[in-house]
Amino acid sequence: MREAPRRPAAEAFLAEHGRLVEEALDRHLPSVDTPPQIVHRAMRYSVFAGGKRLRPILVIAGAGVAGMAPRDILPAACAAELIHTYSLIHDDLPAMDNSPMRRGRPTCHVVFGEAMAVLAGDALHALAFELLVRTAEHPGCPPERIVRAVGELTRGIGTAGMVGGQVLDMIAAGGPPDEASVREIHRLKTGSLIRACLRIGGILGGASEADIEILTRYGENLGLAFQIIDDILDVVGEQAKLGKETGSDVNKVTFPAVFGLERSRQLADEATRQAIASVEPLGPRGTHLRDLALFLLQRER
Ligand code: GRG
Repeated sequence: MREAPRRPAAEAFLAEHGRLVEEALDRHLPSVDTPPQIVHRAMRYSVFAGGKRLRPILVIAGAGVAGMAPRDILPAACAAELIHTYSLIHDDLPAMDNSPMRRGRPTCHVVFGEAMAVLAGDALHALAFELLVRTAEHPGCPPERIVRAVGELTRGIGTAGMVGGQVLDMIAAGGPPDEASVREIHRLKTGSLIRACLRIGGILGGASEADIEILTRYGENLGLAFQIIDDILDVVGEQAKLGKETGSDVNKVTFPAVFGLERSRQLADEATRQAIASVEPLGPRGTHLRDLALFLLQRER
């Protein structure tokens, strides 16, 4: 893509809002001294392992389109990160990907054992919904929006979304990679949570239906580009930067397996272009979304 990637602007947006998310996560997660301590230690261990915080930042950016201040949407933003971390903990388990490293440190089950990792994931999942509902404490957010946002999250992460994608991914592993499968797996496994984050931000912020539709199209394209880049980094990325083993997708249905590396890069580029085009009607309100899409295309971790 020839467009200049306005990297500093996107980096500043990520850093500033990432800090807010970090502080809010610390406030909302039970302390390691709260009984039963072991599960709270496991939850905090995985949450504070240094993720990019993309999903909470997308919730914030979605709400920003509707003019809602980042601080007012933080519980919902944290909910998105907790769901994401739960999915990583469970995905890394021996019964799934059996991954030893994540976010630059040994995975949750390696440190705390399998049973505790399952429970830490379950507890993060439960806490996410508690936090999402707490957005109702903000006086400008009527209960109907909360109910709708809860529906968005449940659909985004259930069998019609993230879990469904994970199931298809597991079934397809080891088989012949084909275009229809890889698109469907990525749409569900990664795309549906990213799409839900943007919609939840828009819904809680009180965006118009037209703007929620724009956020949806953006989220679908961004999610696709993000997962293609993730697939590419698994082949060509640096383990130290990624904080996890590379080459772990070798038996998986991925974009490089179906299209090769060069075509995969073009497809990530195209999806990014479409994400950017979809937010054009927002004018200046879409600037952060545009910058983020360009930045994520260039990412190395
Ligand atoms: C419900 C068990 C279960 C799994 C759902 C999301 C998922 C499927 C599994 C997680 C593993 C994985 C590689 C998913 C693809 C999505 C993805 C690119 C995850 C990594 O997200 P980043 O790069 O991670 O945002 P950080 O660590 O920066 O937050």
